[in-house]
Amino acid sequence: MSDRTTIGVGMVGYAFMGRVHSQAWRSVGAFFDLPLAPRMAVLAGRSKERTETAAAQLGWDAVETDWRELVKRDDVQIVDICTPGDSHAEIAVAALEAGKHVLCEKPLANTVAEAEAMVRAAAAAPGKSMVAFNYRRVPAVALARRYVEEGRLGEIRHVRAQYLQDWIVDPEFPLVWRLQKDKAGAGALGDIGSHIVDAAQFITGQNVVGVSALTETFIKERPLAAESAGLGATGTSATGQVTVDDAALFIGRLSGGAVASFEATRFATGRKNAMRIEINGSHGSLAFDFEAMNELWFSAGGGGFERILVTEPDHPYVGAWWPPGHGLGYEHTFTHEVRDFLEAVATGADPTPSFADGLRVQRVLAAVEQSAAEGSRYTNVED
Ligand code: SOE
Repeated sequence: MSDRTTIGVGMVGYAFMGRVHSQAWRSVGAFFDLPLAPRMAVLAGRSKERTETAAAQLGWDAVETDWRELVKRDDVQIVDICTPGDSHAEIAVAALEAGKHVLCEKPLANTVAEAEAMVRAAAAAPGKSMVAFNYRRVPAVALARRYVEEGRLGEIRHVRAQYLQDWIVDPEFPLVWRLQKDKAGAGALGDIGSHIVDAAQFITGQNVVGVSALTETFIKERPLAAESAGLGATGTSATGQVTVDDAALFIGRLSGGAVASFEATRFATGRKNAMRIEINGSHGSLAFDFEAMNELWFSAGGGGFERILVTEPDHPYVGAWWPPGHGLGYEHTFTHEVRDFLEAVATGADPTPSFADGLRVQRVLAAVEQSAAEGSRYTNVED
């Protein structure tokens, strides 16, 4: 592998997503035979001291305290955006205009208008771009799509998707950026609802074309955050308003005629990261729960569901890792993501999910918000 061309990566942000992306860039070349070898060239963050500490821990060669400097650098060909949604559009557009390839965390942006600008920039630029809906790269989710493509489910009738977490159940949990509309765009809806919309569209190959929704904010005021790391935080004695939804529920129609229900909440006490999807077709059904991510349940109709242990070498991505039965984790989904992105950059293929796919999800989120705000029965997704 020593004759592989090196490609420089610059990453913006080093919190939870930055850490998991770093792990992916660091390990991908050791497990996948790739045409390009990523070099973890530069990490950008606002505080010099904290960014230097993160770079040393995570394996980045250099630091910048302004992402604009990172985007200008000749030793950076890929810009990886791991910041809150309020800066995605500005960084992505600048990076694309500077001729870089861009991998951007989800949801693509905080608004449809920002996402549209990103799609326009991507279409006009030579660089490749991709939005980081990592759950597409869970082997069991990729296998589910394969089953649908092979026709094993027949005609899809139902999609039942849930993303259940509980990390803000405590009313004293601080007002972190994910609970602020100006930073995150939306609450559970954007952060985790976007994942299940993408997964439903990815597995079925059908788009959500209309929705009827309701959203709720259970805890409207919380302590301001003093420090936060990952999904943990400490608070101060001052409080502030929660400006996003805590939970979003919606039903919808898919372009191929299926009907779907979606539930995204951070108030499902006891559920940590239960990203679940069940699909029922005319001949068969599939069920997946991320809390048991190495399993996919399949029913061919009679006899209920059977468990498929998705750890065989011919299952998507699995052959690169461990012997059957040894299982993969959350971090592997990101390794698969950067693997597919590097492959696309090297071969000139268009990586997926594209920024246009990210915009499509953004339009669904906007329709959900509109339906919930208006209390309307059914809201078409704008095209
Ligand atoms: C928090 O809800 C979060 O970290 C999301 O932002 C991620 O996208 C998801 O993978 C895990 O939960």
